[in-house]
Amino acid sequence: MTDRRKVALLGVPIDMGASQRGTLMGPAALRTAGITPVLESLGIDVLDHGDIALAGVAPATDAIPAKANNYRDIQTWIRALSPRAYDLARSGAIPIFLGGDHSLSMGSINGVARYWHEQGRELFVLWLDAHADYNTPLTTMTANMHGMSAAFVCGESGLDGLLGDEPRASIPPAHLDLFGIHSIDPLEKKLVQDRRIAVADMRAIDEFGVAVLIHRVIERVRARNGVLHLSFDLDVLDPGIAPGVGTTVPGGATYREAHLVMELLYDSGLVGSVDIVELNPFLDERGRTARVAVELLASLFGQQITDRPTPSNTLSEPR
Ligand code: B3U
Ligand code: MN
Ligand code: MN
Repeated sequence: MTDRRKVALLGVPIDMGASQRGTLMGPAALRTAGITPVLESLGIDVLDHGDIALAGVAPATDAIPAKANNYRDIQTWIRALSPRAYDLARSGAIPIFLGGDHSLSMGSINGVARYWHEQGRELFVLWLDAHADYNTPLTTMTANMHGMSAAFVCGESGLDGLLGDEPRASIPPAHLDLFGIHSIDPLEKKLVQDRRIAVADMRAIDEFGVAVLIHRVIERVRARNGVLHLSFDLDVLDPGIAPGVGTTVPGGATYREAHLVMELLYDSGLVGSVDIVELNPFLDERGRTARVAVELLASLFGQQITDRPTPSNTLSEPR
């Protein structure tokens, strides 16, 4: 079981999965913005494992797929990360993987999924992102691997040798929720539709509001006694509040919508692991995006203005 009061931080300073360099500075910026003291102020026991080291990863010999930029480099990170993610999940803490670009989720989720599957628990993934990240080497228009991580996690083929000897632990496409999407490529869209993946796009958010849509996600996980991994790409936020990401897309989630998502997830008690990715300090404005990221993590770990019961936390299971 996960201890909701224990967090393990692991930096994954990778930026070769994106076309814009600079997310390798993300873990340092999140630390500078106070991720550890902010979580500690909420009574959480935080253990910062520093940034992941790549030493000791044996060279891979599989064929390099066409249309997967920097495949070998990214493979080294993923093969180092997946076993670390497995170990951190097993430690009982909630691991937070500090990115780094979104390609890191291929390793973090693989490791976490392997642990939960061994425990007989189903893992669900909430993908908060402007993009679907559901490309494969066959569908991609950019060859950037951060646009392929959700597809990889769902077991799509095309990067089959990526993990080397590390066992692959995919989730079924029915366990993925794409949330906040407002940019998708044509072949990617077809694949998402073919796999019948649940998508809450910005139009759905405008029509129904984030609370209704997040409750739907939460109920699906709860009905199967599952565990939820949150893969949080900061580009889901409107560029007005989060300018420090490589791929800004206009029309993103507002500050208030994003906080409400985090608060509802906290109330659910279902989040067992988190990626926070795509922060690019090189493009940020005076640390604004890093600060917003840390504020949102605070809401995800229980920060509230008053401690009064709310319509959702009074209805949820006793904590
Ligand atoms: N779908 C495009 C664009 C993209 C995906 N993720 C980001 N951008 N950040 C691609 O490259 O696959
Ligand atoms: Mn992404
Ligand atoms: Mn994105």
